[in-house]
Amino acid sequence: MTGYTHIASGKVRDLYALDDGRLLFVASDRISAFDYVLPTTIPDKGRVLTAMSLWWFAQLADVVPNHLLSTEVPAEFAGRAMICERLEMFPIEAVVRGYLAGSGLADYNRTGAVCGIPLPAGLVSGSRLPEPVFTPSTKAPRGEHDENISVDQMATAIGEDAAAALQQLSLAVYTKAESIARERGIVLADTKFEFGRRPNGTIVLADEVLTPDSSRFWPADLWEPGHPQPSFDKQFVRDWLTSPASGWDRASGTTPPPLPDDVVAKTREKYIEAYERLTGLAWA
Ligand code: Q0Z
Repeated sequence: MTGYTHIASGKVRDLYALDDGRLLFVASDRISAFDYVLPTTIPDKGRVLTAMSLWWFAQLADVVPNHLLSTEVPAEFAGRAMICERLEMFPIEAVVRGYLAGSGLADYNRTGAVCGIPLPAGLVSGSRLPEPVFTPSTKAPRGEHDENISVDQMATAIGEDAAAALQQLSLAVYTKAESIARERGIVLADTKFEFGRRPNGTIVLADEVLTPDSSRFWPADLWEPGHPQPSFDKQFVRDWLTSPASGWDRASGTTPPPLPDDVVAKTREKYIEAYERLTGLAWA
């Protein structure tokens, strides 16, 4: 193994450059909620999400090439890192929504459309859309929220051909993944992809894919349009943080307190349950 240099960190993951030019993409055990990174980690979260991403890359290999080169990583990152090819990244979050939630729901309630795509009247929080919609956004600087843009605006930013390719690939990947997840009891309400380009022009799926951190996972047995759906993975965290027991006031602007051990244990179990349900494999 060659040496590696830290080049970037997100809320819950870290990126390193290897001496040979490849990238080391590392999923940490950090967890975010209500836009904060919490002061408590969830044991095994990075390994579970990495295993899930690797499983999805294999399921989707017939739809789109991906950036994975190897999982042989330095011991300190074992199981929670991927060695990836370095791509020229598109400055776009490629979001696909199959159900109404979050900024898609807000858009719809204000305008009857999502990112300029008109939708039928009468949809409510959690509704399944007649067909999935591609709703790109721009990558905002850290601390700010991504801004939804139209496909026309995306085409102005990256070119017509690339925009059309990202839209087609994103919808194809989501459609296949949503069907797999739904059969296994998880509603994949929406998801965010990141794509890059090889020097020869091939468009490649990058980042982590179709994890609870990059997607909304809902338990299918509790799915009921008309109200916000419980989160598959973070509901225990959100419920505790907003309960009197936490002593935390979301409106105060203060950092959330550490999670109690039972909330950590139950949340760890939810990530493992999502992995086991999706893949049909035992975690350990
Ligand atoms: C991804 C990110 C962070 C993790 C750059 N294959 C690639 N080629 C070139 N660049 C990237 C990738 Cl994945 C790339 N990011 C996002 C930031 C931790 C991922 F801090 N940035």
